[in-house]
Amino acid sequence: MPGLLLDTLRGQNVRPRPAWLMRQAGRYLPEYRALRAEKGGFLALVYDPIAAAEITLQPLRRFGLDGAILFSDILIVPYAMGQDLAFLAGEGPHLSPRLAEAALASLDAVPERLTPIYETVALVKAALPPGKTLLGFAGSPWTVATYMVAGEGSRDQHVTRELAYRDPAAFQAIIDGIVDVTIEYLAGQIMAGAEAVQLFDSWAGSLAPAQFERWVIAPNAAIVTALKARFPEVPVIGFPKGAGEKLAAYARETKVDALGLDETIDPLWAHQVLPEGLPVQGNLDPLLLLSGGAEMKKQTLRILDAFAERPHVFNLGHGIGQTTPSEHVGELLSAVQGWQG
Ligand code: 1CP
Repeated sequence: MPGLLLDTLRGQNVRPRPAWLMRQAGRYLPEYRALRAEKGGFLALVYDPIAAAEITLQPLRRFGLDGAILFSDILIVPYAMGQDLAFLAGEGPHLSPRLAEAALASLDAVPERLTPIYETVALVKAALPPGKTLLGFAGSPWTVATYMVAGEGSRDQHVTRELAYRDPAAFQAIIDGIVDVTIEYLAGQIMAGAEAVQLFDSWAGSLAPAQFERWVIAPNAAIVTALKARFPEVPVIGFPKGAGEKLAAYARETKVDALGLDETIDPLWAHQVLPEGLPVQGNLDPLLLLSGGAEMKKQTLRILDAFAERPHVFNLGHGIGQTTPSEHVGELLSAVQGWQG
């Protein structure tokens, strides 16, 4: 039974609108915090398929969401490529050795680090209620590379952007390596039961146009082409956060099945410039979900109205903040489900 979300990603303009929320599992939910405390940390949760499957399903038990997104992280790919990975309290992720100094060839790949993730996917798939869709995901090569090169998150990705200018051949090798592992990783998720996949490009917005073509569009196009050859029925959602006016070229050239929009994009503009019939996903400001109330509902309806004439998956423009009151999520989803446009 495909369901509203999968039908929309395949190009149908359905009512009511399907919805899921980026980072819908996580620290704003008390049941997540409880399980995380019990398992002792984020990576321990990810590598415990029973716990990770439970966390994937937690938000669906509470709210009328149409999709479950695999509970994992984009940095599992660098971990499988042989970097050490640690999530330090209050500091975010750390990868070592960082590729700003170490050569990619010095890493010893550990592909077994992907296997438990497939087990999580299979467990979620077996427990998923009918009509709900299981989404797999990976980071896009550019965004993953920014963490592999700098060894941590950074505000403007300058270490990686500089390496890409100074030594494009070395940086191309890093991107190509990530592309290959990502294709295998997403294929593994699909074979284990993922029904659609999303490519998260959180830092796509920091690149100059020619660099965006080379490091965002080209690698995402390669991933989409490879997945389509093997799994033509499985939709791929591209989410190039911050891409702005480059969105139309991204959609055309990568051939993603659906396009995720961040909250800086005006829905009326997006509807005008994007290819007719292309499904879109988004794009309520996560801060409106945090603040809630009448303004949240008003902006939600504005987004729904703007996309009435094309397939639309309702979502946020980025992940749910960890201090978001969970009641606001219920109110948001009632507004989406009540819209008949
Ligand atoms: O402390 C905790 O409990 C861990 C917080 C956390 C969570 C809940 C991290 C660490 N990752 C995740 C899960 C996660 N990450 C998911 C699960 C599914 C869901 O959406 O519910 C997904 C899809 C991601 C993707 C991810 N991880 C992205 C892309 C999307 C985005 O938010 O921009 C990025 C950039 C990461 C890296 C990462 N992992 C965790 C943190 C705190 C970060 C960001 C670090 C930074 O700011 O640079």
